[in-house]
Amino acid sequence: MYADDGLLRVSRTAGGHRRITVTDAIRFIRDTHAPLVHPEVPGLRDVQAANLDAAGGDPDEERLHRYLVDGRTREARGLIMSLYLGGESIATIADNQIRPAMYRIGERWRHSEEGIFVEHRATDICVQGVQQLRAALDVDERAPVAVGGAAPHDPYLLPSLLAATVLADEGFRTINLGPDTPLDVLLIAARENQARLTWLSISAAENTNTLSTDLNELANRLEQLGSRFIVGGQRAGSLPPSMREPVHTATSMSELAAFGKGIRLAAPLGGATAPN
Ligand code: B12
Repeated sequence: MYADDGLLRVSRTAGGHRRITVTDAIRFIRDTHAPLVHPEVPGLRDVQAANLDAAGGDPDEERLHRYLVDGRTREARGLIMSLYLGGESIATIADNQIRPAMYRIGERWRHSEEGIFVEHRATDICVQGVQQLRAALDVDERAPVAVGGAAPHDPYLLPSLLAATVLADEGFRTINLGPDTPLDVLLIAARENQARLTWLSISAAENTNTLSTDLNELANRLEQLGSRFIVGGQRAGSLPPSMREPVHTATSMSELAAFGKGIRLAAPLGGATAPN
């Protein structure tokens, strides 16, 4: 057993039972491609439920879509975790599995009564799967901070949560302010935490002209603080191009990961520095 070989960090409970943290188990499986033989570790049990259903050989996105539509929470959480265990990054899981599965759900019902029920439930299931990964990531307490949220009047949960999890995967300590975040609150959070990176997700906006003006102002203030600013999401592309210029916009979590990686390489440890 890997634990006995010293390959996996193990502690003992008061009763003498072996205890392996989820974080260590996940890191070990990702690094060694070890099979999940005894998923005693809480958080990995769902993977077994997903594995039991994998025999049909459907593509992962198809399976995730089916689990979300049918409300099969354990299998969906387990599939998200098993993709991560298999070596995929959180960014590619978001862009290649979660986004297309949710997109299809939106196309299928176009907000009928039943569709809204399925959408809310599917969102909650994905939130559970992503939070499980986020909680298991081991981020250094001296790592730089990233803060972010969804734009004012934007109720969407998943995009900003995914951004936080992707950036945690890139080694940031993340503060996710979630849906409907006032921009001045985002600025306060960035200042108080000396955030090196600030993200904003825009899936819905009341008035893109007003939002663009406010974003420009925010971008200037963040620059003075030394915090790099990145905006993305389904409605980010509908900001007027002239207004968008000072704001770095991107369309995927993979781009966000690359943006974060660049900042991490330039400044491995925390604390923002204002530009000269
Ligand atoms: C779930 C959902 C809801 C839920 C939200 C639940 C919740 N609390 O989160 C509820 C039911 C509340 C809802 C409501 C509405 N919805 Co809705 N909804 C969806 C649905 C099905 C999924 C959204 C989602 O979570 N996607 C998953 C995420 C991960 O994907 P993503 O947003 O594309 O994010 C990716 C990229 O954009 C990028 N990204 C995102 N953020 C960021 C940030 C940064 C910094 C970077 C770099 C990248 C990045 O990376 C992500 C991963 O690849 C979409 C369908 C769709 N096409 O997405 C419709 C959809 C967005 N909704 C739509 C509509 C019309 C509405 C309503 C107006 C319906 C109504 N008449 O009331 C309301 C509006 C709410 C509002 N106040 O604005 C339309 C929008 C059409 C349009 N273009 O304007 C869609 C496209 C459905 C459709 N096919 O018609 N909705």
